[in-house]
Amino acid sequence: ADGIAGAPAPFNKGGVKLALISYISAGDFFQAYQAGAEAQAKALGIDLRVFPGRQDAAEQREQILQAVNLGVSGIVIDHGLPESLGDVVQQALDKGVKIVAFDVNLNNPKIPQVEQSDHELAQQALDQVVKDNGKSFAAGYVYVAGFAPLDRRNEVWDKFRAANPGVVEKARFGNVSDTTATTTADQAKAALTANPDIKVVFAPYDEFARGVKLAAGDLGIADKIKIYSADVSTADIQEITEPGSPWVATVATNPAVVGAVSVRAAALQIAGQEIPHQITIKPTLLTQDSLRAAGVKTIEDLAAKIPAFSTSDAATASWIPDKLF
Ligand code: SR1
Repeated sequence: ADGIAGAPAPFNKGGVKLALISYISAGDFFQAYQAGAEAQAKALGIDLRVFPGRQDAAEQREQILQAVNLGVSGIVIDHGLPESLGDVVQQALDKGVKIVAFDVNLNNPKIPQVEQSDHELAQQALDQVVKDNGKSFAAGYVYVAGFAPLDRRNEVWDKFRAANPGVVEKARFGNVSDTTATTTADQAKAALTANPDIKVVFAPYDEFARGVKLAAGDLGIADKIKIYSADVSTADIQEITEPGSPWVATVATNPAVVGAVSVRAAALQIAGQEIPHQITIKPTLLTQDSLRAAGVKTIEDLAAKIPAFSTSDAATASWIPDKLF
């Protein structure tokens, strides 16, 4: 394996093994996150072992033990249920394996936490909601408890509702599975049919937003509701900007950049270098109007126009190549 000239050990020799262990692999966000992690690993000469996530807590535990047995120097844990991970993660740490957590709160001072500034993300989306709809409307809300980013976004939604009594949450639904969008669509159809006065749906995960949009299209009410989400992908941009789309705004990072930052955080730890405990990648508001006006059609278009979509200054060092996209 090739090392990087001038890099600290063990990266000067190459062949460092790292595992990416995800809880969810399906969907644009997680595929792009993985692609970013792979690109950064390649640039660092890292041998990255990717363990696919199938929303299975027992399997994710097993994968962590397998990775330790493979002799990895580090593990990036991407989502998961903290209650089922604590003991196996501690076993890995005890063997000297460096751990980075993305969007799963492992509550351990030795484990840096990567996140997309979820409070800010939700706040930006809700500021846009108010700009477009005022402070009095019937709302639908898509939420599943137990996922760190969704829980953080939910804290902002709770505060928003408390501060705006004219906002009435008429229906709450959601699921996270290997069919998140289509199952959410079925739930949304029932909720929107039962509550025809809903004007705004806060759906802070792109798979949720996709499901609500599908339901609105099937019910013929795409012109009656507005959907606000998190996340972006090329497919999302197409759905947001198509004529008559009810999906009017999203607040997002480039998930590939987040994947790259996660791998860099692991590499810095393996090299014995200091990194902050909390690593945050800030999201950007993308409205339907702004995407259409700028002629943005793909994530690559976004990366060309908005520097935060091509790189991040989080977890960098002079020896780490970070121009990947
Ligand atoms: C089920 S959690 C889904 C979220 O994880 C990441 O933070 C993405 O932003 C996505 O919205």
